[in-house]
Amino acid sequence: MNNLSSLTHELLTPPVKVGLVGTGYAAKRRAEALQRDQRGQLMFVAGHTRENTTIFSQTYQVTALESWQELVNHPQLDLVIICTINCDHGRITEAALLAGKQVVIEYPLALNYLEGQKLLDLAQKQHKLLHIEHIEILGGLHQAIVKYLPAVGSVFYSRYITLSGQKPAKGRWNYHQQQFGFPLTAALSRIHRITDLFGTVDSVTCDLRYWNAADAGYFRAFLCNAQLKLTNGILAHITYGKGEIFAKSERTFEIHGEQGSLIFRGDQGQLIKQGNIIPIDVGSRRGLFAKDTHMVLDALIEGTPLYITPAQSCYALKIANAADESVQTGQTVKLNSSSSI
Ligand code: NAP
Ligand code: BLA
Repeated sequence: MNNLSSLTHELLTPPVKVGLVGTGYAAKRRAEALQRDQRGQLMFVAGHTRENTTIFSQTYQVTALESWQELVNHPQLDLVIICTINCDHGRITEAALLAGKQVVIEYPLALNYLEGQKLLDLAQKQHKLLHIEHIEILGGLHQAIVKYLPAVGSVFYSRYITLSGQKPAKGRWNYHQQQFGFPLTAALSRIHRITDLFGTVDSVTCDLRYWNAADAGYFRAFLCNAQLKLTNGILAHITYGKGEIFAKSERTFEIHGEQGSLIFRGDQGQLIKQGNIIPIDVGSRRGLFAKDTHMVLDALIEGTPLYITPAQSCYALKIANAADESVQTGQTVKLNSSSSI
């Protein structure tokens, strides 16, 4: 599903001057990629705690600014890359676009689909690039699925299970209900993998259980289970669990077609067809932020298309919001049949 839109942003002359919001894992990978690519120049960072911001600015030799507000309005910057907590994504993106910056945002674009849609409109109005990173599409697992999918014939069922048995560090944003957001919105790649492979969704049914932590607003774990009925009849199950109640982590992606099945567990894949088992190698999960960053610089300087459109991400966000609504109402949520990716 690569209906890439025609160029709607202005082109830049290198070096592209970049500011980063955030100092965590994604921000570090971005900084390293920019240091290695002569076409980008990392100039400023705005962080959260002073300690981590200072370490980041020393490690990558970049000037720290006091706030993201100061950063997005800095007259020297061309591009703002937003790598901070989910609940702030929408408003930082809006402020950066209004300040006339090109924007890269780590998914999700916003927690709310309508807010996301407004940001797409704003980017177009401003003639700016709005790129929502979806590194899962660049990863070995997804590429292997795309390559071997024709071999299984007509697909009727898929399930994607990710259980992450980790003990939450105290006070971390990704164990805070409001800062992390609804699980399938936060981990939007789960839904996006399905819509990228199989298309639009007719209805969603979802259950969610939290195990709350002692501190208000925080959880120790959750288990989220969604059933998606796709327009083409495929049934997809997404199971996403995270936290200390899971004794064992798991990552399983299964696709069942009328002529065979694709089964991935961790980084080991198999095509099972007519009694034969053909092993499939899945590459590393590393290096994907660097790939994304290089493609962004290509897009900004040469106008080459990116691997995902914001509309594709926004469609996944719409399905995530529908899953959230299903949890709230206890009902199956039907999607508007006219909606397209
Ligand atoms: P991370 O390593 O935990 O970094 C989070 C960043 O947000 C840090 O700069 C942290 O600063 C800051 N932060 C934490 N709590 C905050 C608060 N209450 N208010 C303001 N800032 C706060 O997370 P990450 O993995 O880089 O994720 C960043 C974004 O990228 C998220 O939206 C995530 O969904 C997205 N993403 C990440 C990946 C990945 O592979 N990691 C992949 C796809 C998308 P302090 O450390 O100073 O608190
Ligand atoms: C996705 N990884 C994510 C996301 C977060 C993290 C918050 C976005 C939400 C989601 O889709 O789940 C955070 N991932 C972590 C943390 C660790 C981790 C804290 O593995 C701790 C080890 N991300 C990493 C590391 C790798 C990595 C170390 O932090 C790989 C070696 C890869 N994270 C990675 C990829 C995605 C992702 C490829 C995209 C999601 C997908 O593949 O579907």
